[in-house]
Amino acid sequence: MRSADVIVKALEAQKLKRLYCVPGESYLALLDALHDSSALTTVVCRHESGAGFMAVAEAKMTGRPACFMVSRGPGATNGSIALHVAEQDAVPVVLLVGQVSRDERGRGAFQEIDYGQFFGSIAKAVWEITEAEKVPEIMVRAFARCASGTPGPVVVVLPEDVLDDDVTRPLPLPYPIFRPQPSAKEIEAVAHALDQARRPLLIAGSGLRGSTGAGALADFARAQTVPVAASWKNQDVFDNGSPLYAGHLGVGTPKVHVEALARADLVIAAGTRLGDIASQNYTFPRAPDPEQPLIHIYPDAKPIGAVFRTTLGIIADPVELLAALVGHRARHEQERRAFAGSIREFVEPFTRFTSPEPSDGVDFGTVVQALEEAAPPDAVLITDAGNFSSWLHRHWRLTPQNRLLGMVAGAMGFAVPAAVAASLEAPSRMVIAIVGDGGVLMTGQELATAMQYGARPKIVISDNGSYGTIRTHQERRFPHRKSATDLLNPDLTQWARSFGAEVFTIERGDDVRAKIRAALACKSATVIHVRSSLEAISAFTTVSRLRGVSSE
Ligand SMILES: Cc1ncc(C[n+]2csc(CCOP(=O)(O)OP(=O)(O)O)c2C)c(N)n1
Repeated sequence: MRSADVIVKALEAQKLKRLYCVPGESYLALLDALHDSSALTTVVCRHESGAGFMAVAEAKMTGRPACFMVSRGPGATNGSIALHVAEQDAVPVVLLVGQVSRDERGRGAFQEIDYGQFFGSIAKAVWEITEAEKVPEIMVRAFARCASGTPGPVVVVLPEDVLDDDVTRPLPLPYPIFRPQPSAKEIEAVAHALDQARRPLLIAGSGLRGSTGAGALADFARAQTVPVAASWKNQDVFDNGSPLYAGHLGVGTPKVHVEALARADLVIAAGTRLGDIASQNYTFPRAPDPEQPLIHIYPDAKPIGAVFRTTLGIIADPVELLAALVGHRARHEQERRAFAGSIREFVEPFTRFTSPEPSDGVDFGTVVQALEEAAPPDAVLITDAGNFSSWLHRHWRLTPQNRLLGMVAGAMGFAVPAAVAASLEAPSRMVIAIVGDGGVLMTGQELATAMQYGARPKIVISDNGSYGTIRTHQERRFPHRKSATDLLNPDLTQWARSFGAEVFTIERGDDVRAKIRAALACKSATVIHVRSSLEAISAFTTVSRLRGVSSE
């Protein structure tokens, strides 16, 4: 069989439903092989970053590997942003990338790149297939490698001529993914530490997402009366309305809130790598020496004890460990409840924030509030990188019924392609993406992909005429000296309409609730263009306040 056909068989064997791509002449044989696949839909995108973000979003939705495919050189460099996100967010993604023919390799041929060097610091593995007989094994290993340990990106490089060569070796069955299980001794050690703890706190990461993980977490927290803080962008891992919800360790988490968490006498970090944002720039837990005993449970040894002196490191699936402790007899219930209550003091008012009416546009907070009121409880919520997401993190009471697709990596341009993929993956669910005028003009053209494949996301654009996040930093550090942050935008209502989407515009003075209700009731892809205030620059502050001038 031709290598290209074996690759398609390998993708089908992984039970992939979709393959996102921008075509290139470097992998024509593979495109040809896809012509005959009825199991796989090839989703052709408008930019390789869009294709890559779609794969990342699909993998975040399903918890299983997703795949995208790009042409050599420019295609690969365009798509690299998604690999970086996959690495920072621990998302299992396989990139298939074209390469010059083997006889041209190393000569600086047209669009040639040494992918081992180019992707070396972000991919878990970069494998260039130099003989067709290796295709079956490498394809199967790529999917196993991206999903094992800390999930991440794997790159498979396909020289053009290899794709036409025949393969005689059979395709191995997909490899099972082994999750290390906690030993009885480790479970006992955690139980013992818990027995001593009057103020335990659990920091929950992406390793606990999905119904099984979130279910085990909720059962554990309830049974042991342990408050749970969600790590950055994993706010949907635990019911935000629960008295045991201890808030979101994100950007802008107030200091007093973090101080309340730091009164814990035991920290259990489960399913998180405890990165800089989750650990509030390594202040909680404090690096290198945490102020309280730290138990770190993660299925990969690498992050455990790498930054923090860790009391007990457990290389295991956190879901299994928490499930094993549900039946353990809880102690110090009163004190633990009081501790949870003392944190709640900071979580509750935090979600009830209201801002003064700005005069230069719509307060985006009112839009987010109206979205929350009108959205179904299982809505998929997607955030791009930017200030507009602060209102969602601050106001929205997420539950594990939702799905929050954001990125630790903070790459602008994620939201629109992610919304397309999420809507294709879960067509019966409402998918709401919020994005700024900056991010939407980076990859918003994937609305065309939404229309082409019948995806029906709701895209909410906060159009404040600025790269607002950077303006916030600027006003804080160099007040009154804005530089390279103003944006003169096209009419985004007309722009969105040109794709064939339903479009709603929300301007100052409009009935925000009514417009949002109408927009969410639409059956097709919908864009909500909000002419938002720049003065109300984020859920936490205003431009005037940043400049030291009261805006009230
Ligand atoms: C690809 C990429 N480029 C640049 C940045 C730096 N950056 C972070 S937020 C931001 C501005 C976002 O502006 P916008 O989308 O309009 O949202 P706003 O902050 O105004 O709400 C920029 C430029 C980034 N995170 N990602």
